[in-house]
Amino acid sequence: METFNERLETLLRRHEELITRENVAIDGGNGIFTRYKYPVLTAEHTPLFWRYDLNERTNPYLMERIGMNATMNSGAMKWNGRYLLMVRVEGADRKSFFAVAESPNGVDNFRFWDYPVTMPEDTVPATNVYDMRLTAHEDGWIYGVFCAERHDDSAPAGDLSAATATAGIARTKDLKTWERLPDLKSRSQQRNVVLHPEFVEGKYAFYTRPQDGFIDAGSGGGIGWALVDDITHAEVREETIIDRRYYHTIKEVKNGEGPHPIKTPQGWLHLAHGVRACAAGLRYVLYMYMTALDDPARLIASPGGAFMVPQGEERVGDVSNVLFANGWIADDDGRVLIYYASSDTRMHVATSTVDRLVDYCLHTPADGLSTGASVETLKRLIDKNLKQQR
Ligand code: BGC
Ligand code: BMA
Repeated sequence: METFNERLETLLRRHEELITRENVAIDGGNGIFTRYKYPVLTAEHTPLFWRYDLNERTNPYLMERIGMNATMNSGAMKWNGRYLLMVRVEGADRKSFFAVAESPNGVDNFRFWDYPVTMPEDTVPATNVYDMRLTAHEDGWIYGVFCAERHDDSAPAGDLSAATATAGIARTKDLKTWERLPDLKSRSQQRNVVLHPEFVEGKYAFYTRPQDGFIDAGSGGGIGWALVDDITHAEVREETIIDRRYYHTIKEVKNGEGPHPIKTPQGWLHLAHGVRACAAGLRYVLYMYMTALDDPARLIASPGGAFMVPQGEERVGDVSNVLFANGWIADDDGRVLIYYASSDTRMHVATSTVDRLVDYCLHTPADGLSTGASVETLKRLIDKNLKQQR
């Protein structure tokens, strides 16, 4: 029989091996981005001292006391030369919370800070919070905008899944102590709300995603845009849709902004998710678009189809068939680290460059919205290539 100390040593060693495992780029991709062999974070990456009572007297069998279920949908930023993820950790009890994990290189060796984030509540406490977008705003604060979910008490008695989604807003200077601001006021429910990093017309600017119900985007036509005078009492008064949903596309049912866009000389580079419904349930994929440098709300490029889709083991997890991204880092050398979660279970990284992503956006044909149009687009490329060869 293994003693307490033997088991503890094994646990510690395996955990350290997992966390320090070198990640490996997978060659042979499509030229647009590079996937990596290992997820950057899984539930097993959470510290042992979160999950186990390490005292032999109170935990003689050295059993897990607090289960962790998933590490997913993480915000990201480079901070003091380190690559940080603001991870949505989900416990075995289905509550999500935020925790920072830090890496020296952005692709492996992610290690959680000792404590999760203590997020102050708004006036009405939330049951669950998730999917934080980090924005180092030009006003000097780091903002976290996330979904705050509460039970919908107006639902018929017994309907325990009716809920409301609102955008929670908090800010910090050190990613440890957070000041909670009032939730974003809006006529509709909101998820996937993101703060733009710069003032626009002297105001704070939000990407929004109006929705009719908790799940249904309904008449909410896509990714919206709203200017806000006072971040300490943020309210969506006017909302314009900047990236619409269309029938028979990868974003037919829903779409939502990912992390805040990256500023490039050619325009703002956006990463988003699109959702369609099928017999297997909702399928979430990632897509990109660009907006004008002088007007982040004006669409200038809309490459057709998906940028990334769940592949191989990414397809399977707690909520299968899902890729979701709310964090990326534009590094000083032009590299872009894209942090994406697969199937609401684990975090991955893919790498690209600003130049490649801009080229992708500007030169991938737009979706013509019908088979006929797609075939004509395809024929144009075939003609061009075949003529060139002659
Ligand atoms: C889950 C989210 C999900 C949302 C809508 C929430 O309860 O925590 O992950 O996006 O429901 O399905
Ligand atoms: C949502 C998102 C994510 C999640 C996805 C799939 O609506 O906001 O939290 O990854 O559903 O469950």
